[in-house]
Amino acid sequence: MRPVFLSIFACLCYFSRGQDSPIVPQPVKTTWLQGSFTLDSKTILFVGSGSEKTSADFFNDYLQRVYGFRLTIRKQPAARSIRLLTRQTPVKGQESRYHLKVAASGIVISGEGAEGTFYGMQTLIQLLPTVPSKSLRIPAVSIEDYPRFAYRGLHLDVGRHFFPVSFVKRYIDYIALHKMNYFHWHLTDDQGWRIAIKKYPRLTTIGACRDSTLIGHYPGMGFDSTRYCGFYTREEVKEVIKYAAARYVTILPEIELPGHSSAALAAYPWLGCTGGPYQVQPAWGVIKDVFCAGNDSAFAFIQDVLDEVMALFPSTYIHIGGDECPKDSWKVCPKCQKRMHDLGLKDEHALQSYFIQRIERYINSRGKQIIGWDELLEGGLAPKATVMSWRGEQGGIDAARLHHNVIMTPDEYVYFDYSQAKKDDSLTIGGYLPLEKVYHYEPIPSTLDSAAAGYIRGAQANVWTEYIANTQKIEYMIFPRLSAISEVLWSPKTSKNWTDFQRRMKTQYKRYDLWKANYYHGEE
Ligand code: TNX
Repeated sequence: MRPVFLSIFACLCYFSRGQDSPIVPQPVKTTWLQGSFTLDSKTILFVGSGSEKTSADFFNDYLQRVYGFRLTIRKQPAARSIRLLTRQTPVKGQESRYHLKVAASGIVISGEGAEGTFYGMQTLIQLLPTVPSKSLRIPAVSIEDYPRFAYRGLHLDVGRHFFPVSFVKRYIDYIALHKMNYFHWHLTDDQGWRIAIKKYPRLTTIGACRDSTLIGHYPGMGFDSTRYCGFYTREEVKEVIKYAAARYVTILPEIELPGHSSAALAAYPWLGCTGGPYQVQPAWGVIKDVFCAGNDSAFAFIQDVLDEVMALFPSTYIHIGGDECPKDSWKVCPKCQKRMHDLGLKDEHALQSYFIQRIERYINSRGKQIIGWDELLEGGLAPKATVMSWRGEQGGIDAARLHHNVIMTPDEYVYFDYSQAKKDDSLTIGGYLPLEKVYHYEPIPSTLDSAAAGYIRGAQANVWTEYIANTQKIEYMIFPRLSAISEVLWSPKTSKNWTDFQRRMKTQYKRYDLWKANYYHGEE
């Protein structure tokens, strides 16, 4: 026992130098200094550029919400202030780097880029006491920090259950508070189409409502016979995009194709191979009705939808799904079979590749790039696609070896719809994914050589909502696991330390309380 105890102890000393760090994710380098700064309503927030105002506003809103006061923002330096400094021409790829210095005389946050200043602000937030008061003592410290991975994502499925804009914003705050930078918004699925498209109003008048929902775990105990609807207007989408941008969070919109498309087919039955009728699905699972690959009008429809999506979302990347597309309808569809014959495609997997590659060409022609689930590898990978590896890590490994960018989302490590407790107190999709397992996830598979490893852009936790019908439960499922994945994605691999993480989490739980977030407490 003793050597283990000693080495853990030595490690803690290295990180804390007399102070216990309360920061999650663990910064690259923390040096505790003598003394402290006292923050109160007279402290001035000194802001030079426009982007610094963004970080200052976030800090003020946080102070207001948690501590009940805000600071005066000034453009001139002042004594006893918090100074935000951002380099005007950041070194490319280093924009998220920052230096935070807290001394009795003042606080300085210097960001390499605007996001660096914002992340420095997040660290400062974590140095605030977790007991609210009007006079906040912040320990003197010098922190140098930058992220390990460029892509640090969290996903939300709003297809199976719909969540209002107010919660989506809160969710984006949670992403930002963890120094993460991508929100993957899964906007369409068999059980509902959730984004208004001007050219195709039936997508929301018909596709955003289902007549009934499965009761209990799939295959269920019947249906609730209750109509369930919800979608985001274009104005709401714009509002969410703006909100995310002010937190340096990029929204990755997903429009599912060719599978998981029942809601679109119910709205416009000519999109399917048989012409319907189709229904917005009341049950979960993999549905056989999919966009028809032999039907040029289905491609025209998808391109129109993507035009509107690409005009709305600033993201370079558009997620086009690609997962779980049964080939049953294509096998018996004369138009699909003719297309396969004309193009010399050997099977329906090749037809799916044709489908994805045609859409990829279109998206590329508009200056954007596709991301899709790892089924993209079946039947030939679209030339420039980024692969999200969800069925374990193999898809990501294969794609990286083919020199494609990869985002790791392996179900056994990062599916936050899986239970955190062995005996959960509510229905979940199944699986068991405790905090410690998320913490120990390593996004770069050891089998990859360093050239291939460079294609792993990061990872993302996914929140599928078949069995998550309200926002309280979303919070219960993401906390505390979100804090673990944030450290996986941000902190140097060499600083990983489960014992120290558990210690720091005690403070993090207090922050969840300050945020009035619901969370899983651990098994009694
Ligand atoms: C598989 S992950 C799916 C989703 C389900 C999820 C449930 C993926 C690309 N497809 O449609 O919601 O499993 O865990």
